[in-house]
Amino acid sequence: MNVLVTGGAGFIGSNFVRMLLEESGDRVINLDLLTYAGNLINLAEYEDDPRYRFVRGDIRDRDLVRKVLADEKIEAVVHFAAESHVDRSVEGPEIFILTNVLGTEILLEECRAAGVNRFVMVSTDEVYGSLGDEGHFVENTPLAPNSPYAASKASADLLCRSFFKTFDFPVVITRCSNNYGPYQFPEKLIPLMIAGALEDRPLPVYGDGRNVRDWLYVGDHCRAVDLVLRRGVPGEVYNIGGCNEMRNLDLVEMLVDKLGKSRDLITFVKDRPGHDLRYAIDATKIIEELGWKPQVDFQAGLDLTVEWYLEHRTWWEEIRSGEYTSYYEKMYGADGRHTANGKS
Ligand code: NAD
Ligand code: TDX
Repeated sequence: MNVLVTGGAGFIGSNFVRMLLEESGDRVINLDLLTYAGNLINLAEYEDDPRYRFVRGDIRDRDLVRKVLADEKIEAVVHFAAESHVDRSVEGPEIFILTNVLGTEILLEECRAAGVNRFVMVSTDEVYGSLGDEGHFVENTPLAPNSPYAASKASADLLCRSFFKTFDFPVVITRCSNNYGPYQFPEKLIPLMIAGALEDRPLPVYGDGRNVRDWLYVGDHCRAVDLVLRRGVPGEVYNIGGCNEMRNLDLVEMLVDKLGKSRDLITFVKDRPGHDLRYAIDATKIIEELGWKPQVDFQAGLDLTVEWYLEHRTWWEEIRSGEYTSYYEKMYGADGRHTANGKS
């Protein structure tokens, strides 16, 4: 099968492209703009693989999308490309609308016109909003996004639904919980804490650290997306979760301990505006209907991840010395949004 992966130079996308090239016979075209979050080094070992082609470009570039779909006789699309960081969406929502909403709409239109016969939309659990202390998100939980990022993903998710309902275009939607693992950009909690601890920097925990996330190893997520690509029912939504809830503070303490660093590095800082309290996914549908289940338990997954960041220090040090430095200073520097406010 000829598969177009959008955003394949990012964290989850590059793990997914690697899995396809290693474990399937598919031809893979990776369309990625290489924003701050995209890094070609992530897939450098496949540059000369005849089953792989990288195209640098924007999902909003209609002519380019049309040409790639036709030239490569694309049969299926897995759509990861997005602006993906909540904090950045608080600082500047516009690019989230342009990329996540308009980009998805253009891609949908062109894929429909080209007769693509499978379109997997990688959405997120954040479209459901926040849970209190009890309960889980199921596929028909009402959408109630709270951040500009989540609202842009919910819009894209609903546009996909509309293309199925209105045009019978074969879209399948996945909504997954927080991923972690190799190649995650060090603005997200786990790699930010690993890199920060290794550099003996203060580790910024938002608010009181009691927010809960449901952590999913990226390899398990990629296997779920692959199942949905091959066996998901058009028009359906599949939740994907790690069945693995952790409070942020407990997680950060665990990482600091694993790295043999002092817990005194942990610094409570100003909370994220609109910070969702808790995410937890009920993944019964994909488990029962498609036979998926997470294989990597959290301790093993964290060990793999810590090991990867220890072995790939140049990868994240180079990122942290580039554009990311000015973002980090803006967010966490003396007058930044998340400036330390003392331990709470
Ligand atoms: P990421 O930020 O690491 O990667 C995004 C990729 O998209 C980058 O390579 C970037 O260059 C590319 N991109 C951005 N704008 C583009 C454009 N206009 N045209 C083409 N490419 C563009 O993101 P990620 O963490 O790998 O997330 C991938 C997808 O999964 C996103 O859609 C995200 O919303 C979703 N998701 C992520 C998580 C998570 O925990 N990371 C959880 C749920 C859902
Ligand atoms: O410095 C930090 N300190 C901190 O306490 C950062 C960056 C985060 N946090 C908290 C906020 C969240 O409660 O950690 C938790 C996880 O934060 P992120 O890594 O930013 O992830 P989150 O906001 O939960 O969103 C992620 O999961 C859903 C992905 O970034 C999204 O793309 C995905 O849709």
